[in-house]
Order: sequence, then structure tokens, then C-alpha cells
Amino acid sequence: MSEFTMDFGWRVYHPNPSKPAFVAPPGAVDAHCHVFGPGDIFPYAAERKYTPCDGPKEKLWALRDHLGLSRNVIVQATCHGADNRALVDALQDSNGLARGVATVKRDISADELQALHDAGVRGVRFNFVKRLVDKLPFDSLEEISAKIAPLGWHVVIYFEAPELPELYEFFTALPTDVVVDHMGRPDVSKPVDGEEFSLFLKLLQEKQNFWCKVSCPERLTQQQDYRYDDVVPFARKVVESFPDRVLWGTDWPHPNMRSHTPDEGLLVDYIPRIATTAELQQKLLVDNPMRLYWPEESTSA
Ligand code: 0GY
Repeated sequence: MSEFTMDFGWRVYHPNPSKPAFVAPPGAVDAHCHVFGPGDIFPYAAERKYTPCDGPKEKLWALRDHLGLSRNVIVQATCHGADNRALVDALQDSNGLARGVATVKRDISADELQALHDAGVRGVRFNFVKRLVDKLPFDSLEEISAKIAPLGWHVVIYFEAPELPELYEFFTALPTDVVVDHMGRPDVSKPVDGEEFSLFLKLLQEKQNFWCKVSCPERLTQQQDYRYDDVVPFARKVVESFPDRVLWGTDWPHPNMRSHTPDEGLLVDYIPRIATTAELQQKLLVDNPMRLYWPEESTSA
């Protein structure tokens, strides 16, 4: 029996997601998902801002197979802080079919980084979303990014659109590839060509080392029918403008969703609406994530 009780009102992931109509190309990667606990084996961090339901690796592998996907990139969630044991356990159980993005502290040693690398970690996550983490000092993030650069790792950044102007300079000075979660969380009630999203597109345009996850329409939508129509133009714009630097993921088990419980089958069926040709789908789901996370197996240049 776990000592952890999920937060009141927490939405457990969908018990029975639909089978998508869209058939992903062979080798497709879910490049943004998490494992949570289980808390009785991998305790949630003392400094966490939420206590989730458990989201164990076995459920993630079953979802991958159900959706017709082949691989996962597991991103360390804030509820586990900088304790990457649940992540490492999942990576080691994956038969090489999962890679990871960890959270580390500035004093991490070269040996500890190498152990994470050996387990399949290929990046670190810097989270700037205020409801999820206490503010992180820039100098510690700079120290971490300098430490991981020699390993060929990248930095994943999570922020909300209103924060971009003040973070822009820090982001563009990062010495590695940089992957932005959920398109920098735009307000999709604003125009695609408005000031806010244009700044994000400028970042991708100017900085060739920046990549973008066109994930989480379920978080970004402001429409109550949860068809995600209002998010499509934003994601499509990014996919069509930067086809070689986009990634997609389910975000299972969907931390902190309040509006609805996403059906991952419908999230897969969203893909052909934002990547409208077989060529774009192949890049988004296979070629790009393989280049970033499995370069030794990648066949695209
Ligand atoms: C996401 C989004 C969220 C949470 C986390 O690390 C996390 O706790 O990423 C969120 O609450 O928006 O990417 O899974």
C-alpha cells in the first residue's frame, strides 16, 4: 500500500483509449510521456507540487502497442524532482525502445551523468512553469548545460508563452540542442500570426539548434468539445515551417489535466491534421526523434 494519495480531483489516465484510425508509420516514437512511480517503489519527491496517480512503465508499454507506436521518450516529471530512479528503471526495462530526459542538480558528477547516459538518458529538462517548480537560478542551469554538452545531450525547456520575452536571451545562449515542450504553450485564442506566437516562430527561425514538440492540444485547447480544432493552425504552422525539427508525444499520463481525460487514440488521430502528408508524418514521428534520441540507428541525414 503506497503512502501517497493522489491529489483530490486528480484525473487518472483513460482506462480504455480508442484504437486510432490513423496508422502511424513503422517505428513511430511517442517523444513526450512520463512514468509516475509507482510511489511505493519510487517515492514522489518531497518538494513536489502535486501527487499524481501512479503511471507505471508496464501501462506505458501497453499504451505504446495499443496505439501502434514503437518507441518512447520518457521525460522526468516534476513530481519526482531530481530523483531519476523511476525513469532509469523504465529505460532499463525497455529493451532499448525508450530514451529519457532527466532532471539533475548542478553538483551532479561526471560518473552519475555517465550512468544516466548508459541507461538511455539523452537530455535534461529545465522547467520554468511557476505552478510546477520553484524558480531555478540561471547560473545553476548554465552549469548543468555546460556539463551535459560533452555527452551530446540536449536541454528540454518547458515554459508558458508570456514568459518567453524574459527567457529569450537565456535560451538562445544555451550551448546544446534545445527542445521546447508543447510549442511554448501559446494562448490559442490569439492569432497564429500575432505578436506572441510570432516571437516563438522567430526563435525557431533564428536558432537552428531549437526543436519543438507539437504536443498537448489537450492542454492548449480552449474549446469545450475537445476536438482541438483551435490548436491545429498553430501546430500545423510549426510542422510546415520546421519539418525537420518537430517531435510529437502523447504526454501520458497527462499530469494536472483538469478539463477532460484525454483519449490517446484521439491524440493519435490529431497527427494527420497537423502533419498532412506522409512525408511530414515520417519526419515528425520517425526521422526526427530517431536523429535526436537514437542517432546510432537513424537512417535520415
Ligand atoms: C507535461 C506537463 C505538465 C507537468 C509536467 O513535469 C511535470 O510535472 O511536465 C503540466 O502540468 O503542464 O509536460 O507533462
